Amino acid sequence: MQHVRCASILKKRLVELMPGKQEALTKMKKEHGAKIVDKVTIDQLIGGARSIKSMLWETSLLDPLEGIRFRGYTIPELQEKLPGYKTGGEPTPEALLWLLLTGEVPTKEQCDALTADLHARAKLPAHVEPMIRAFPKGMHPMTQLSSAILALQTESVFASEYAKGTSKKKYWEHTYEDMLNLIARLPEVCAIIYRVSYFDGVVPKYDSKLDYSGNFCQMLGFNDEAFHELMRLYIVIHSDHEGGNASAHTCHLVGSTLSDPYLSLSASMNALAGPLHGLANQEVLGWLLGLQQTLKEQGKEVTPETITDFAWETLKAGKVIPGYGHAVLRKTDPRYMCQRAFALKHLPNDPLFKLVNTVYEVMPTVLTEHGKTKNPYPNVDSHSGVLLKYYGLTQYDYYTVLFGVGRAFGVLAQLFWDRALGLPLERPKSVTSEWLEDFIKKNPEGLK
Ligand code: HAX
Repeated sequence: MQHVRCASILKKRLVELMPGKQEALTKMKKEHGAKIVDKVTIDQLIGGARSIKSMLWETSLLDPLEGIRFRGYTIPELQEKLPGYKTGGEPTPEALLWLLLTGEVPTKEQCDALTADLHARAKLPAHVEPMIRAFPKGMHPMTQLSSAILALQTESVFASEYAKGTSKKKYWEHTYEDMLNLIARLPEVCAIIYRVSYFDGVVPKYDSKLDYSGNFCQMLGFNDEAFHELMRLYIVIHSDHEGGNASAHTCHLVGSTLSDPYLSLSASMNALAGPLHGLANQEVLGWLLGLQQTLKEQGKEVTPETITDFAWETLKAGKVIPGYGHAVLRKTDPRYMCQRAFALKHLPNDPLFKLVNTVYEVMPTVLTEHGKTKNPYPNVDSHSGVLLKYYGLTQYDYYTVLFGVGRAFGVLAQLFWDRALGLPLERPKSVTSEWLEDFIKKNPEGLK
């Protein structure tokens, strides 16, 4: 019964907030709908639609110099304002989910109620665990995660209510149920993937006395409270990065067809699994270990000079330096900086952390000299692997799965608002290169 009471607190607040948001958006469209907010150049059209403002995304906003704000709050502000598991600890994902959904900082009681609600929803349908266990050895953990989310879709409230002919006015409610059920079930799914892929397949029992992250960590096999704190921070900072990045945009796009949250999140995870996006955290650790190994074989010390030489070898081989650069950011990612602060507090003498620091000292100069990237500074993926490895999570092809757990919080919170605001099918216009040539002939100066 406690779960019903808990569930109702967040839902009740959303029911109170929705009419105001819906009315404000309708009014904005009616009064200002025809106003121009952006223009598109041919470079942007060919070049991956960089920075064209063409999507509504309520939960966060990214500034190229300042970095991400979640419902208006920077990462240090989240660390200060959101309740932790313990007083003064890192913010919890439950607190962040409340903030992303409502725009309001929750109380500790509200967070605890949400934790209890998630625990009450966590049981997996019977077919999912045997399916994961039957996957071939060596299947990438992200492939397993995406497939497992699809398999969970048999439980979709949205899909079953839609099939029964539910009203549009109820879409938000079915999405809300799917969002919480799905987030609640990810820890066990991911723990099974981890324990089966790298160990004997025995998964520690679910412990609903802990918070979301604490239970997740112990199911993975990690009981160190410092690692639980890292996981809280990790999930929070990986949750959301406005709407245009590939995993967020994919969830929004697929969801816009009224595919249910399971289908939408699985698609989002497939975008995250790309090396230019979430797989970069795996690639970074591979690059750092490759650097250490190569220098050891050559009998060389790790110094700024030898790192610089190794970086140039990577670039000359036609590869990117993983963990550096960004499609929007033009300064060091604050998600990198807060992980660095965590490392300075908890593992200042870790050799790999020291290596990451030295790479940070030299890489912006190398990339600036290379002259291609618009942003020579590190992004979120540059740091996360070092922290995970320090606590014993050494299997780096698993790292993107953890990113995926975090990302689910952001993209599903937005998907809830997509349905609550009745956002339509997404359908931008494409053109052919012949169309463009013709356009240029007819408009040599472009449109004014
Ligand atoms: N190393 C080498 N070259 C790089 C580079 C890097 N780290 N970052 C960008 N470049 C190159 C690009 O490949 C591109 O080269 P071409 O003109 O030959 O195609 C050129 O610089 C211009 O790119 P850009 O405009 O600065 O960057 P994009 O918006 O095109 O791409 C990327 C942004 C993040 C994909 C890019 O910086 C990159 O490949 N970085 C390395 C991979 C990485 O860390 N990805 C994670 C990003 C954060 C994230 O999404 N996490 O999930």
